[in-house]
Amino acid sequence: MIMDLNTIVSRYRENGFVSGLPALSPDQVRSMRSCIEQLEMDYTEGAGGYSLNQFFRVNGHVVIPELAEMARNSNILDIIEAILGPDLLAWSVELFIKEAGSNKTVSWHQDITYWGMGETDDEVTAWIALSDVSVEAGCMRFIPGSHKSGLVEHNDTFSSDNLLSRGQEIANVQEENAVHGPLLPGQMSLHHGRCFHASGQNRSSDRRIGLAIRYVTPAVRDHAPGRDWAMPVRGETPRGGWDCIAGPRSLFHPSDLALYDRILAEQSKTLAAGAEGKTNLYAQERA
Ligand SMILES: O=C(O)CCC(=O)C(=O)O
Repeated sequence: MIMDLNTIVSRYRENGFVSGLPALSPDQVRSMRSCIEQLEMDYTEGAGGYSLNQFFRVNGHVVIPELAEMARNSNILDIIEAILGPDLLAWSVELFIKEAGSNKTVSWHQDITYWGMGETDDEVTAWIALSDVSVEAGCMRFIPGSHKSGLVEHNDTFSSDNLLSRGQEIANVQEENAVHGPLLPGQMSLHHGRCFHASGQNRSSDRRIGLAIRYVTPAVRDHAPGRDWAMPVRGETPRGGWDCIAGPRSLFHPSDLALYDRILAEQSKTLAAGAEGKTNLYAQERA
């Protein structure tokens, strides 16, 4: 069943997430997945002093043209525009990969807890399935309505089986209220930055590959401290607030790798702030 835009927006506002939306064609899924898997074969040593996983997990759109292009997909943007309005930027493009049979999980969390965006309503994640993201494969689970209150306390676990940067988790989640969001290849879910969500192990025989695009508006920077970067993808380019980036010149272009360094160093000050263990993806010591 294809949902109309009004239904998508009202479900999103009511529940803080909406799942099963069409985003990519089978050809687009095949091409994106093979791009990722080719990079994995070609860059086993990483690039610019980073592992490939670093770029997959944080700000991939700064150095990998296909990830930047994905953030400009008009099917996705039409839906995001209905929620956030006409002026849109991509703050980060990320991959969440769980190998077949892997024990990796994602603990219950609210995305914007450590992002330096306050409690904003002006950030939405589009999470696109590049494989069959079934319940068995460890799809996301959401707590409906949890975005309606503010941010809650998270404990950092630094668990090695957790895909999150600090293994952060919310202590008291009423799991019996959780709703699964299974996705077929090419479908996407949207979730609000304060919506509680998590995901389990991949018990299927294929890799579980999800591509998350964090969309924001110019307003997110109105009251945010420090500097931060984003890539305008639709509407007016903001004149202040965000440091706007154009997207990669070419794959791992030296100037883009230098920009990646600068962005990560600055973001690490916020995203790794207060962490008592090592946040692998946001290496504070590089700042
Ligand atoms: O891929 C997952 O299971 C979790 C993704 C996630 O937490 C997110 O996109 O915010």
